[in-house]
Amino acid sequence: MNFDTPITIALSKGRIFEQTLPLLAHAGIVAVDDPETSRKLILETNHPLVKLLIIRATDVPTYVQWGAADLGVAGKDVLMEHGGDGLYEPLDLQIARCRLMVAGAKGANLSGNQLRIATKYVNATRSYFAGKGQQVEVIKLYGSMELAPLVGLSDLIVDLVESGNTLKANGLVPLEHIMDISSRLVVNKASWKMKHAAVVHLLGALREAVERREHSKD
Ligand code: PRT
Ligand code: MG
Repeated sequence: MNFDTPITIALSKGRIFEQTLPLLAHAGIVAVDDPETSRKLILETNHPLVKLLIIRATDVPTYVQWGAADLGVAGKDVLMEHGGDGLYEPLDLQIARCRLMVAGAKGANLSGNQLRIATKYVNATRSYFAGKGQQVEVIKLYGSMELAPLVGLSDLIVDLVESGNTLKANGLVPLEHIMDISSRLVVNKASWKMKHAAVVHLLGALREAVERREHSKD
């Protein structure tokens, strides 16, 4: 990888790190440490100028917005809640895919204006129900949304669904599909200008990696 500007990339541990790694490898960037075993929050790579920051998924847009990282990888769910200020979102990496869904008890009522919806995704939930012309009460939670309808905190939840096993284990079913979710490459707006050559170079390599992977699936 041929550039001479330091580049910092913000990633979260777990599925995003694991699924971004092969894409970065295509760009010639290989992490020296494994975040699952190392306690380091700044990981060196084989490229002396490229560092990886390991942070919470919901903090990635914040680090990139403020320029503490030049680039980052974040789920569309996280980006919608953050709002996307100070960021460009030039590439859908098509990783960490899932669906944002309305869920609840089987046969739960989905219409009406007094429904209470528990979710971590307050903005996405408000705009989805507003788009249907429905006024709902949104209750902000930070996790374990499945519990809310079981104990009468809410009528419905809005959460990410992958296999559906978490809903099923709690006696809930997916009721409405709001949108497909995948992770995006985000770029700090100042880095886009000031480190243009390096950013465009990396973006190109990542785009190629995504395209190759999609073709190899056919
Ligand atoms: O876990 P932590 O609290 O640290 O943070 P996080 O949950 O924000 O991070 P992480 O790494 O779990 O998720 C990062 C991103 O991965 C999210 O922002 C999504 O864009 C994406 N993603 C893809 C998912 C899932 N699939 C997913 N299944 N994020 C979360 N889940 C959870 C979901 O919330 C639910 O609790 O898994 C459960 C549902 O899975 P199934 O397979 O049982 O349906
Ligand atoms: Mg999680």
